[in-house]
Parts: sequence; structure tokens; C-alpha cells
Amino acid sequence: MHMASVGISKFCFLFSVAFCSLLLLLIPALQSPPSQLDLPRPRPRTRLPPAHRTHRARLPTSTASPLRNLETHGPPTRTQLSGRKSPSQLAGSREDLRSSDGRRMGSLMGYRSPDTLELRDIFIAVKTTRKYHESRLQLLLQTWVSRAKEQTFIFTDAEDRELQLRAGVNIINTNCSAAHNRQALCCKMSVEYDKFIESQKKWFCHVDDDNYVVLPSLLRLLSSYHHSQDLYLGRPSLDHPIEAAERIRSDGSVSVKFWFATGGAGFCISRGLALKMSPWASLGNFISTAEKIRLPDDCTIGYIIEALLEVKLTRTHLFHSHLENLRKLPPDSVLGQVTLSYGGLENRRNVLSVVGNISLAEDPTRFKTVHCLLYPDTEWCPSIKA
Ligand SMILES: *[C@@H]1O[C@H](CO)[C@@H](O)[C@H](O)[C@H]1NC(C)=O
Ligand SMILES: CC(=O)N[C@H]1CO[C@H](CO)[C@@H](O)[C@@H]1O
Repeated sequence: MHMASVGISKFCFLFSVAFCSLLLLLIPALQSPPSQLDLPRPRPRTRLPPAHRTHRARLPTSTASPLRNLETHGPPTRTQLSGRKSPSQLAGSREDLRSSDGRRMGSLMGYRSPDTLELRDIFIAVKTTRKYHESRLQLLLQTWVSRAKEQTFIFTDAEDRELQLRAGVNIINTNCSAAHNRQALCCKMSVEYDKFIESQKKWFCHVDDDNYVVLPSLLRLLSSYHHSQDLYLGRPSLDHPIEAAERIRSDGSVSVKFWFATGGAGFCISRGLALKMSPWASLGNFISTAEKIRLPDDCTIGYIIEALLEVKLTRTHLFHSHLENLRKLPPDSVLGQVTLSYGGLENRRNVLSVVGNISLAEDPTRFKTVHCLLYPDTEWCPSIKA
């Protein structure tokens, strides 16, 4: 009896020892791999190779601080964007931008699928001034803006509650001067930029109050890119790059050459690129950047993108300003363009040649005709039926 119980205890003891050893052997295999993961790591502010990133993404969430989680996965907020000035901090906004797309691992691994873009992902800024609220703006509100009310933002320089109520669109009083000078124009662009960043939309498109935006064409064009890519789309206004004294990176003794998209034809910037522009464009920085290089708003955009960020303008001939000979656009290609315009007071006859059911007297800009060709169901469009 006694001997047998000793035998059982011995067996139990040996069995426990064997079991524990087995467990000890298994522990390293069960544990999470390499201890480097547990080391405190520097803030993820530098570009990491994709393999590294995927590795990190598999970390249990408990090891990542909630703060870091918020920073890398949440969309960048105004405060995060503000005050970023140095190039190293700029890399930070790059990180924010890439990881704001973190769920699209595909794009991080190098292949991107075209954006499944909707019209409401595009922020369309229309620059105007008090003087044109009745004439130019009214035409836009009646035509293309009526088809994109939610995502169109009209930047002006006066309070106009009546217009806001009547049109039911977003009208932003920039509080900038109504003068048509560099300072006033840059002031408006600066507000446009900040409102776009705030909006969380995927694309920033700027147009003037004499532009018709062919919404289906705009959507088609932007859908062929991804908003996390660096994209600056527009029509170069000159046939040569502009040259300016470099006063941001040097003392102005050297000059830089860069292309810019003419503001009068409209241009679009991807969110990815817009976030990188933040040190020179956000919260009033745009005005000081423009002051330093002493160039107008659209040139300053080109300067920040081409000269400072070294991203090339993607040329497109689908954007049109009133400075072009609009009559030369083949009538059957008009609806395929992205922006259209018309000659102003000084060139009344420079209008699109479109064949429509509305007379030139009734529609001197041809915008109504274009609109009715695009949306024949519009209530004020004349019936096309014979
Ligand atoms: C313009 O001024 C008004 C009144 O002070 C203010 O409510 C509004 O936010 C300002 N607009 C911008 C874009 O700062
Ligand atoms: C305003 C205008 O020109 N309306 C014309 C549209 O087309 C129909 C049919 O051809 C004409 O009857 C309208 O006068």
C-alpha cells in the first residue's frame, strides 16, 4: 500500500516535471516573434518599407498605444496639420496620408486599383466676388452647380444670406478683400485650401466663376487616378515654365523654374498631394508663401508643388479658360471636356460652338445649351423633340 502510493506520487512528480518542461519548450514557439517588437519604437515618422509595415500591422492592438493608433489610422486633423514646417515634419504628413489609406494594403504594396470615386468625394471650390453674385454666379447655380450642390463651395468676399437661402449651396465669406489683386486672390485660395483639408474629401478642384464644370467628365478623369497619389492636374497657361527668385529655400539669389496650371481653366489636386503642401499652404501660410515669391495664387500653387515638393504638373487639355479660342473646340468634343469658359466683356464672341436648342441671344455664354445637352431632363430646358 505504502510502496504503491509512493510509486504513484513519484510517477505524478515525474509526469509534472515532464509536462512543465514540454510547456517551457513550447513557450518560445507560442510567444509572439522577435523581441524587437516589444522594444519601444520611435514614432513612425519616417518612410518604412512595405514589408515592415505589414509586419507592424499584425501586432496586437494592445501593444500600440491608443494615441499612435489614432495618429496613424485616423484622418489628419487640423491641429495635426498646423505648425508642420520642417522637412522632417513634412515626412510626417506623408505618413499620415499613406496610412489614412491603411486599409488599402494593396496600394501600400505597390499596386493600386483605380479609385472608386463618386462625385461627392470631390471638393469643388468656385472663386467669385460680390460683383458677380448676380451675373456669373446665377448662371452657375442655374446650371452645373445645381447638380453638385453638396460638394460645391463658393468662396466670395461678402455676406449674401439671400443668395445662400435661395440657392441652397455652400457660400463661404472668406473675409478677404474684394480687390482683384494678388493679396486678395491668395487670401481666397488660402481659405479654399483650409476648407478642403477640413472637408475630408478626396480631391480638391478649383474653378473660377466663369467656368462650366462638366461633372461626368471630371469624375471620369479623376477616377483614372488614386487620391493618395501625388497629382496636380491642369492646363499650363504658358508654353514655357515660369521663373521666380527662390526665396523659400534660399535668399532669392538663385531662381527656380516651374510649371503651373492656370487658375482660370481650373485645376485639381489629390488629397495626398494637398496634405504635403500643408507647411506652405495651411492656415495662412499660403499668403506668406505667395508674398515671399511675389506671384499670383495659381503660380504659388505651382511653385509649392513643382518647385518645393518636386511633383510634376500632369497636363490635361480638358480644362479651358476664357483666354483660349473656345470656338475652335469641335462641337462634338465639348461634352467630353472637364471645364469650359466664355470670353468676357472684352471678347463676347469667344464662345463655344455648340449646336443646341437655345438661341445665342438667350444663352450668350452657351452654358445653358451645354447644360441642356448634358441634362435634357432639366425643367427649364426646351424640349429637344421636333
Ligand atoms: C468671416 O468673418 C465672420 C464674422 O467675423 C466669421 O464668422 C467667419 O468665420 C469668417 N470667415 C472665415 C472664412 O474666416
Ligand atoms: C428656343 C428654341 O430655339 N426652341 C426650339 C427648340 O426646337 C423646337 C423644335 O425644333 C422648336 O420648335 C423650338 O422653337
